[in-house]
Amino acid sequence: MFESLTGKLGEVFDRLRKRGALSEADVDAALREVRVALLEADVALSVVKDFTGRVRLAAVGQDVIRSVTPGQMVVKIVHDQLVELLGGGQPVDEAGINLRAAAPVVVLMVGLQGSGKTTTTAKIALRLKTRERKKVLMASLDTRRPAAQEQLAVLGTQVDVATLPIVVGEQPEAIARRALETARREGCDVLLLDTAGRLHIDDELMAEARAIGAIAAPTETLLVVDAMTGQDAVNLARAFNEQLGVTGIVMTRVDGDARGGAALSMRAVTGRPIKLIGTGEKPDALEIFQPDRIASRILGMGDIVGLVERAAETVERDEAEKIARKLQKGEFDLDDMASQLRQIRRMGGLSGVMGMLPSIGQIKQKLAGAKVDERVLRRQEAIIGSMTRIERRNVKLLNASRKRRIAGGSGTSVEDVNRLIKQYMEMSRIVKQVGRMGQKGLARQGMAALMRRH
Ligand SMILES: Nc1nc2c(ncn2[C@@H]2O[C@H](COP(=O)(O)OP(=O)(O)O)[C@@H](O)[C@H]2O)c(=O)[nH]1
Ligand SMILES: [Mg+2]
Repeated sequence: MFESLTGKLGEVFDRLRKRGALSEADVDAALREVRVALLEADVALSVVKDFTGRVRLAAVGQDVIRSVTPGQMVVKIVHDQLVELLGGGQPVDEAGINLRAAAPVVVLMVGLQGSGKTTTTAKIALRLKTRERKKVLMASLDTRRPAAQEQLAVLGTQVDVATLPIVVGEQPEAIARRALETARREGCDVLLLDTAGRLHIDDELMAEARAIGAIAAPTETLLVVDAMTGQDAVNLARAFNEQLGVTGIVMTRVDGDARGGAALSMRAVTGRPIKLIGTGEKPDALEIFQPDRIASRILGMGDIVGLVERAAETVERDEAEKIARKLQKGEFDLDDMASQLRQIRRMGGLSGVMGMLPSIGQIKQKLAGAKVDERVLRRQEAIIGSMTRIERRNVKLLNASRKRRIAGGSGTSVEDVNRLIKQYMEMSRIVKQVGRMGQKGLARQGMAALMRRH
């Protein structure tokens, strides 16, 4: 998601930066392009108008034209307004959802059929279990679709979270009551209720969800919507919110090629925040929606924090922290690369990782296109493993005879070794660039880096 928008905004800002001095007309022209880019990304017209209006107002107020780096200032303003648009003013729940209620905290999942409710229920359960150390119970109230309850039971086994035993023929309201009793009796912290969807919004669906809500008194009523449905997702959210009182949105299939307009319009149109996003089919493919990070991602600044966090789950935390510190300092040697390669393997391939790196166009494409498979990663690790410690610290030492020795030692060819060195140099360049941004100054400096691209 957001790729095309990111590309277009990048072009607009690149041009702006090249100008040096900016007239008010330049800013207006750039804003017209931003407006087109947003509309093409399928952002609601009213939201686009409001957004560009705010940016313009802020730009005028901050005297962009007279500032030393006007292009940068415009991008900073766009970034800040994006954060705002995505709901940045509100605090984000640490667990991704609101758990501030007496146990068992009830979370009700609603949405259309196929939007990803059942999958997301299991994802949330896994997240609460592993990160928040919560005792979770899941119950499926979907008595409509054949085998829907079994689907949740299977997922429950997979993520090792309890599901309410299935009683054949029991109706949704009765299941809700039994689930509550069971959760109380067993001292559960959180009860997740997965409900039946429909193909369209209908009165029956709403009535059923309302009846369940009346019984279960949920702290969160999460509407699950599919990002691929574009503006329909926003209209749907508005309708559900009016009728049911939704507390948050989960947007699924963000890993697809949705243009992202729905994500950008959601908050402004429905008044409800996106709380979580589904980034894949696997149970761990769920992320907290953090406006500042998403805004940075849209503006091509990458999501270093997300990257490091994801790494932290697959490697020991101190190793991840070490890498984060190095990234910030812009340090990166072949030992670091070997440890990155190991992580990439553990994190399940490059595609997930690359989406989070700053958008340094060609390299990203090159790496993504390379379809790096496990064998290649292992070979690269072997090459690094055949180097001496000193060589790993200083790649410049690698002359022809050393390369031959390394190729022999790792059962590869000199070309393989050269390819690895080249890739290392590219990664190293990314890391240095990221490092220059520093942690605190990421927002501001990141803009500069964005501008310096190409
Ligand atoms: N790629 C991708 N697929 C998803 C995501 N969330 C759910 N799905 C898939 O969408 C399909 C429908 O999901 P399901 O949870 O059964 O939908 P429900 O009818 O609302 O319960 C399944 O094949 C899921 O694997 C996501 O974030 N990304
Ligand atoms: Mg389902």
